[in-house]
Amino acid sequence: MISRIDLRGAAFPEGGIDRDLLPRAEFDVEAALETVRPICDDVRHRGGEAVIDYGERFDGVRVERLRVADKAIAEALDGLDPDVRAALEESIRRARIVHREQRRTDVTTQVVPGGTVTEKWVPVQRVGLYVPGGLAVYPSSVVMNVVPAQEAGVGGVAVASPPQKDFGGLPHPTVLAACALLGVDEVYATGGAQAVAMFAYGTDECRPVNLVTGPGNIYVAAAKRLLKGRIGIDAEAGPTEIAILADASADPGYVAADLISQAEHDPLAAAVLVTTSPELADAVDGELATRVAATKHRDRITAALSGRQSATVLVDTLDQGLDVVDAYAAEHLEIQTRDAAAVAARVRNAGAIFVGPHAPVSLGDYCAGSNHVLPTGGCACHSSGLSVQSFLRGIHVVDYSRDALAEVAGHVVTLANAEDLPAHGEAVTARFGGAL
Ligand code: HSO
Ligand code: ZN
Repeated sequence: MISRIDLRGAAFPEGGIDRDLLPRAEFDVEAALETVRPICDDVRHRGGEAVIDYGERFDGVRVERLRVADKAIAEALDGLDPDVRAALEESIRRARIVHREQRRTDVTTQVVPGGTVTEKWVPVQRVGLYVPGGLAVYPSSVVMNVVPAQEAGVGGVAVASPPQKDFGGLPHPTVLAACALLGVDEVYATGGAQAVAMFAYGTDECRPVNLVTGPGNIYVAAAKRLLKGRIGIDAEAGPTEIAILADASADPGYVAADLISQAEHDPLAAAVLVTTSPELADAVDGELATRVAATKHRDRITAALSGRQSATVLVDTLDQGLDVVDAYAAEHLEIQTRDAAAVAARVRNAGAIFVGPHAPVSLGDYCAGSNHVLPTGGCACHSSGLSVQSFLRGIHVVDYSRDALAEVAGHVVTLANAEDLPAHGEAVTARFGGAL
């Protein structure tokens, strides 16, 4: 079901292996830009009416207003299954513990006597958090977006999630209930590119936001790319990925179950096993065959595992395995080897790392306390997952006395002249009677 790439005996160059050797899903955001551009323009010009029209076209349901009424949010919470409520509350509690610790304190550095630079961390004023619909329902993504925004101190938190035909055009009731548990009352029944455009341009119902975060389909990613600049965005989310670095000590049943767990998201999801043990690879193949046949979403899981984005990669040594996972830069990376913590400490590129046999990715999806909005598509080599930091800006506050300015004035003038920008220097000398 899952193809093999045999890198045993292959050359592993000093600077790392070529990531094109490794499987990856096609996710051509560039191509989707042409589709979303007219949608975004239309929302810009026609506002909420356009957003509602696209909801009718793409989600199959026409809503009267985009903003979900407080009453509907309260009713969703009333109707929430008590076990789901308890689990969501625990998920929120753990996420809060972790994200609260991420808050930064302002740092003031005295550069010279009378001259200080303070890095002041200021939350973004207003954010739009996107919660996907699609093949599954994602109340957990409400938690993962809202908690860091709230812990950062963001004042205005708005959530958008696609209207559901089966629920009278409201977002899924579990999504609404999660909003209620988190104290979010500004929720919009819209999805896709039109939701991002609504956040970016604003409509009569929704004031524009400064930053949009959260995973979504290719049209959401394309709209984020198109509107970036007008709004800030987190890393663009593509199909989910799991990579597992395993040696002969790994339990093939755990490895197979974890690969399947993320393949469950999407036929385009990627599951990659990197191992030094051909015996483990064979045993995992056997486990996959039985487990996939027995699970509910076997069709899309089979599509994901047999797609060209998924593979088992055989290597000779763990060092080579580390080279492979670093080149791949997976959204989620599990380390199922002897001395897993030491191996994990050597990983350089991953959205999140799950250490040892008792930290499956699905723990992190819901209840580890970590965030599950993570960089995909290799972006983990330059970007991080969502955190409190995503919602803060570090503003430098520069405070110099006359004497402190006088001390360095000559250098400023020299550098200004060296750049042929004499007026820069004159702004300094103006404070000292036009000359130094
Ligand atoms: N694994 C997904 C998140 C998720 N899983 C939500 C289940 N629900 C991307 O990190
Ligand atoms: Zn997941």
